[in-house]
Amino acid sequence: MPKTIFNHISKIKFRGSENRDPLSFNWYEEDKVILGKSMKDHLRIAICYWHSFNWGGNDVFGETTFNRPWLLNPTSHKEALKKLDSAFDFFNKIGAPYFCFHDVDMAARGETVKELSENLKKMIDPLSLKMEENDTQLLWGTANLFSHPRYMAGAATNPDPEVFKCAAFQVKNMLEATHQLKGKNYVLWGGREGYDTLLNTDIKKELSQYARFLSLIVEHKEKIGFKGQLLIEPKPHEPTKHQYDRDAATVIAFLEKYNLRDHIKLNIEANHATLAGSSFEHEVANAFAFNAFGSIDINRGDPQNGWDTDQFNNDCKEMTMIIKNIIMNGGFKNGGFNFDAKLRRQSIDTEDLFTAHIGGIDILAKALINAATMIKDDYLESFKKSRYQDWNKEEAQKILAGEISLDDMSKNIIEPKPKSGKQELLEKYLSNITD
Ligand code: XUL
Ligand code: CO
Repeated sequence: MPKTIFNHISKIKFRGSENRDPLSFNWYEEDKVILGKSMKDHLRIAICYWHSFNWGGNDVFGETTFNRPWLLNPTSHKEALKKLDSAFDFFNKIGAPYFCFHDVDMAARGETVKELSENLKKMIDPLSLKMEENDTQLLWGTANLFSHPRYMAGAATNPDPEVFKCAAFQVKNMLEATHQLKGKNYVLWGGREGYDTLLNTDIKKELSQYARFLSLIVEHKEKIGFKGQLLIEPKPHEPTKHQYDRDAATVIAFLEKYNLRDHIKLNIEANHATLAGSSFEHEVANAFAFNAFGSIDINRGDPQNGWDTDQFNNDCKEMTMIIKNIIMNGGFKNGGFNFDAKLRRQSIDTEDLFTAHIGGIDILAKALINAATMIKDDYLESFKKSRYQDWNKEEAQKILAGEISLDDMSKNIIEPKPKSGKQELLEKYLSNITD
């Protein structure tokens, strides 16, 4: 057993809802079967490498606060291996079947893209070995195209084609690494694909550069035979004032215009949805409505802060509706729940990383149990069915099939009788299940 920062912590076990030991699950029982599938297979939990292992608690005003010794020497391959030991010790103890990482989280820092690519290559064998030993799989890989100064004016959408080429090189390397590691998905988050001011920006040019970039990735994916799903992660702003991938609907329309719809789906992040002025539930439902749902980055924002606080999820009611929707649409295929959530800067005890994830995972487990109850009840679904039932009538079906013109329709107008939407009754039902 290698030396890690978590050696003193034991494997987290399920101990039931009455147990008060914070280092145990109250609800998440990985082998418990719900609607014919284990909790583990329903939720497909992943831990993110960046917030938990590659960030020391620094913010725009202050320095690092956490005990992450490897961060003191970010250019050292040896330290990257120590980070790997601690990360896998954590994955194993928390019982997460998946993880996600950026190239720059895993590899020692390189000043040039070529140096980064060499450093990443050196990590693949030790990483594969860890994955095998711990039976941990890669939910998705991604390239960081937003931290290095070369990307300050965007990656694919940069006015300088040399920056576009660097970004393409980084994605090629990371896509190939994800393929080699049998990743289930590859994620593209357009961190700086947007603008800070329209005084210096040509939107039309930048969007067509972005579309070309994505098409190159699709072509390369097919060339190397990567069978995983490509995903775009919408976010409206931060770090840029306006990000082109602002929300699910915007990305879907963009993909449609550039004939990329069959190749790319969405990774919906809870806090990004609320930053875009929508609910998390809306973004997930919209992705499903357009057959574009892929995976989830789970976290939450703070209602009083207008930025991406990436806090651990704590709303069981909201999660019940999300999980119900996922199950009713056939469950995750390649996707899962990736904990793109970070500790508060004052949470400096090593245990805090455990309790944060345990709390978030328990909320998902409890929400899964609630969702199953609601699906069995069929209360909401049968209400919805009866609400739309008049669309099954012959004339309504003909309208939908395009067989009735406006003129014909106008000949047979009956003043409709309003019906209650019953929102309070339905909310009462939801509270009875979840509160
Ligand atoms: C940023 C964000 C990223 C992506 C991966 O807001 O969510 O961590 O998930 O680049
Ligand atoms: Co994310």
